[in-house]
Amino acid sequence: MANAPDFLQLHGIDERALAAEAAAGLVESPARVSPKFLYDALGSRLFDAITELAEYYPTRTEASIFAAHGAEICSAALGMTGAAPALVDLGAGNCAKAARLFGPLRPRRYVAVDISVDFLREALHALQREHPEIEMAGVGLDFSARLQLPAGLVGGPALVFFPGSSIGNFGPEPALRLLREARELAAGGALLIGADLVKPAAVLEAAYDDALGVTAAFNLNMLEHLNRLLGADFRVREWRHVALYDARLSRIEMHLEARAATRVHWPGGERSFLAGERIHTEISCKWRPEAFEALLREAGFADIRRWTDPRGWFGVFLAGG
Ligand code: AVJ
Repeated sequence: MANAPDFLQLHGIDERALAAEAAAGLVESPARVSPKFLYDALGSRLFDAITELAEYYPTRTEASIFAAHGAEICSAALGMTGAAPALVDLGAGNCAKAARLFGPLRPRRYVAVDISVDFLREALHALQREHPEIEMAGVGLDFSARLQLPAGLVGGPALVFFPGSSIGNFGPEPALRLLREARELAAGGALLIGADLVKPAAVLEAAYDDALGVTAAFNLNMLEHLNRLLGADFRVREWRHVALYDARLSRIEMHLEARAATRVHWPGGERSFLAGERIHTEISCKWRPEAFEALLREAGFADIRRWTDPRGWFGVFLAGG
């Protein structure tokens, strides 16, 4: 019985490739850097703080759906995967959401996948000590590029768990690609996924621009991460956090906006910004439940179930077949 998890770091998370990707986005017009760069070790901690904010409803709403319907959700999931499935956690972070499913699901194996490797390693070691009976593996992987795990790591039908509306970071085409890859990974099992739903703009904008400024810190911390990753010289004080809801595209957009004209340099590149010019850092898509189900169907899932909260603010979808 393992008492320390296996830990794999896949080449998908190669720091040099990531640095090159970030630099390429910085010199585009408008500049844009993928939201995955929000998650260095501090970024993962700031995200955990966001989930406790009064304004940030997704985490607590999703948890309330599991509190109300968890037993039903888990037995439906086991009906699709068979007993003792492998549980594959995409964007596992602190692993807390998956750990709450260990009781009802009794997974044989837990595979936690995240881009923020050091944060994941710590969380997974603690979890393995609490649950020595479950085989655990951690995978450092940038699944926004491609979701593919080493053959044999999952083995058999799996429950792929993708909670928290992390899928919201993906536009329609990349989301479809990722869902198709998740279906492949489930290998005849199922996908259990959380998706944030359309709601009044004021609720959405407050959730992404909270009064304490934690989301602003989370967004601005990306510049510190880029300084380390690229050897860049961003001065955080010269930037401010912007979050807006685009109702037409039904998505939140986050940007970093230059307070005054500035210039940033890194080995091999530089970029100047005018006052008010922005770096686009994140999209967070919101769906109507029917539209999200249509997306799952388009990705190849035939058997879909849905649970929501009484306000209809968040959806938990189980997809198999
Ligand atoms: C982790 C992508 C689900 O979009 O709500 C939280 C990230 N960004 N506040 C989200 C986030 C700003 C979060 N996801």
